[in-house]
Amino acid sequence: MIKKKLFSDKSFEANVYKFISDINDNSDFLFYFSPDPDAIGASIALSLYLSRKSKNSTIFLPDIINPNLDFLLKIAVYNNIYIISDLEEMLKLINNKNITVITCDTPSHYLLPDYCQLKKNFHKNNNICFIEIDHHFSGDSEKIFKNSLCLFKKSNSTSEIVAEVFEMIGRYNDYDNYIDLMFPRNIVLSLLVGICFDTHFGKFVIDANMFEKWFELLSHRLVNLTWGNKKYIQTAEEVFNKINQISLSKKKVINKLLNDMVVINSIGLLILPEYNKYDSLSDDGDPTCILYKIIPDLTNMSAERSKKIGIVAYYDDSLDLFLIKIRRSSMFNSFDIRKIDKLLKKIFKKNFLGGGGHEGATSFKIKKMERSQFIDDLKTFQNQLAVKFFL
Ligand SMILES: [Mn+2]
Repeated sequence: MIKKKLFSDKSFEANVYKFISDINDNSDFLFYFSPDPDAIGASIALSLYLSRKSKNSTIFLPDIINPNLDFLLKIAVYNNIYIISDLEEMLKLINNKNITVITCDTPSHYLLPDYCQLKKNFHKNNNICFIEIDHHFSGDSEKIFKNSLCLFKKSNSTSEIVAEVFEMIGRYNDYDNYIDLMFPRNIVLSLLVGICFDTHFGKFVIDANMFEKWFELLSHRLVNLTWGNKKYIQTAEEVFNKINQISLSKKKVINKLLNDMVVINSIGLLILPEYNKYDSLSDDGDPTCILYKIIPDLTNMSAERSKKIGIVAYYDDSLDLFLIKIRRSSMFNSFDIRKIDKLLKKIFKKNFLGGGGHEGATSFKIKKMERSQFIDDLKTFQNQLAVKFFL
């Protein structure tokens, strides 16, 4: 593993100039990344720019992605950007062309879809030019491809880095009105998706200057460029709401599950029946209702509905153990829920396999045990919590 390193401003700038010449020298680009809204926003922004330069861009998305991002994919398709999901097609691209592979917002090769099947072909084709753009530096964050050109920078999102790159390209080409040229509406929209998502609309910001600079500029531009056109997304807030929308069927599934939650003194406990982790819980098979995809929303809503703390427990049939997710509600945000780890450990004793999290959200593993015993222990946990902390 090649540990990811932060560049000085000067070497980042030098790499952007190399990036500009790589773009000019090549005509086919393949976006390969771990899909999340920031990765998709940054990749679509770049591919829209490449399209305007009459370059070919393909985006590899093998799995179904959050349907809230459909509007962004539609913009891509409308601008002649190919979206492929088929592994064979991907292999063809890697083998046959002088392709440039761009990986955005992906800290480790473990997160790249189908990497094991593709690895060999990446190595075989010596002509591939790799470009990595990312803002993750902690833990096992790595430079994924050995000879890649890296645009790593401290920022709140990869979309902010792409915005910086666009600004430099604009200035480099000495455009008088480079903001207008480099930031048309669709690019503004794509970048705002990444920035709003990764910062939770400005709630989690590690570099305030970067956030203020780009959020201000792009959100004002979005308003100005859309003004008067009511049927389109007009503000950054609408972008954020759009990407966080819960689909109707997901809402229905979550509410139905939450009906079985038992609340004692504002502490809610929901033990899910045994489901397959990858099965959709919706009658129509809606893929956004697959159990492991709804768990984050389900736990958040369990906390809100209970008023203080929500506990959601279920059996994970692929890990072969029980998982317990604990969240605090937004009204109860002065309490650090990590304080209750000890109680869980005390009750589950040797079956407690550890876990952790942050002050508002934790997650724990419990060894496979008799289901009835697991339920009894969890109820004890809930009762003791209700008495100890909140009477
Ligand atoms: Mn990101």
